[in-house]
Amino acid sequence: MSLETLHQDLDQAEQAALASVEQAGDSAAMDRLRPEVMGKKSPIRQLMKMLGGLSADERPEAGRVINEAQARVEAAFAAKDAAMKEAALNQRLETERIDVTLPGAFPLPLGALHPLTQTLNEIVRIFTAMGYDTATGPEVETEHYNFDALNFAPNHPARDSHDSFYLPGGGLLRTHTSPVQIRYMQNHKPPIQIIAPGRTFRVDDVDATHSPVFHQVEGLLVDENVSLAHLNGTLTAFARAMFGSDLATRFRASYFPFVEPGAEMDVQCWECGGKGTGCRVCKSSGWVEILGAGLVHPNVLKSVGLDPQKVSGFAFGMGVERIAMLRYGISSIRNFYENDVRFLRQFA
Ligand code: FA5
Repeated sequence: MSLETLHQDLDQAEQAALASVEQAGDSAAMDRLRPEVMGKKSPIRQLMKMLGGLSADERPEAGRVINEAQARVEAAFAAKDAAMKEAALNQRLETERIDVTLPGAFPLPLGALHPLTQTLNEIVRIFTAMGYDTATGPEVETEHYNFDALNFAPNHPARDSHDSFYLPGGGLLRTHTSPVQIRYMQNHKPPIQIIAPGRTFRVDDVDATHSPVFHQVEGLLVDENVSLAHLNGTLTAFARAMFGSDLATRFRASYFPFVEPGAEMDVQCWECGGKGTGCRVCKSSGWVEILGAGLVHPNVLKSVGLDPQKVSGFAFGMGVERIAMLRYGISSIRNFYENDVRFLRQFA
């Protein structure tokens, strides 16, 4: 074999390969061609075997021209491949063109705030208009903030694990929003006027008006000469703004360790209109309790370093679920947590 013959064979092989690339009409043909022109056994690479028949002087030159020819074929193949892919893409874009000016196929359903959120927002709005700031506190509390600082006796039944969810390590899920009173008073001086909305937890069996997870809004006002009349006026104003002036409300004396005196506010039962007979919402009493309240106990004021001779205050804690039930005439608290869109849609 001479260098000249090699040149001829190489030229032929290159022309043949370039022609096949040129002729390949679609991507399937390119795929078939790929091993033939690009692979280790391509006719051009096969020519390397002939190097043995050349003299040592001729070999480097021969190797170089073979590699160059192979590179030209590979470049031609790659260029054609890229051009075909681009053409295919352009064709797809053309046929799959989207007319963005067409009207949508169907209206997207709009979400809405949950009725509990709507009720909470309304409560916050009413108190904000009366000059209250909003404060928050943790849902995982210590016994100190949930009970001790609020003047609960060491053996108070609320501390029992039958009533409160305790966590490994000693914390508990707060049973009311009242701990926020303490946390706030530790960091702020009177005059204080806050509400504290949030989630609360109790080991309560589910019935028409009880759920183990529910929401409260705490209220706290501390200043000079705060009296029961201020509390009464504030809660009556709230009830009027929330429910209108037709709804009957009443205060009953009640006991909470962190207030003195203590009271509960009831509203006329929305389910039976106050008649009571056989009603499961008010348990036949004609009234449903919506909040606890009272004047802040002197021991609580002292526990946060305030002088009960100089300042006094009132506090209240209302159940958001009960208020939402009343507002919308809902007869079971379960409705709020079942996420049934047929129920929720009514509040959109
Ligand atoms: C308290 O939680 C007191 N911290 C309220 C308070 C605050 C009194 C400040 C004095 C001063 P009570 O346990 O009554 O009180 O709960 C308050 C309200 O939370 C109830 O009136 C009721 O509306 C709601 N509530 C209580 N338990 C549940 C429950 N399991 N499910 C739904 N709502 C509940």
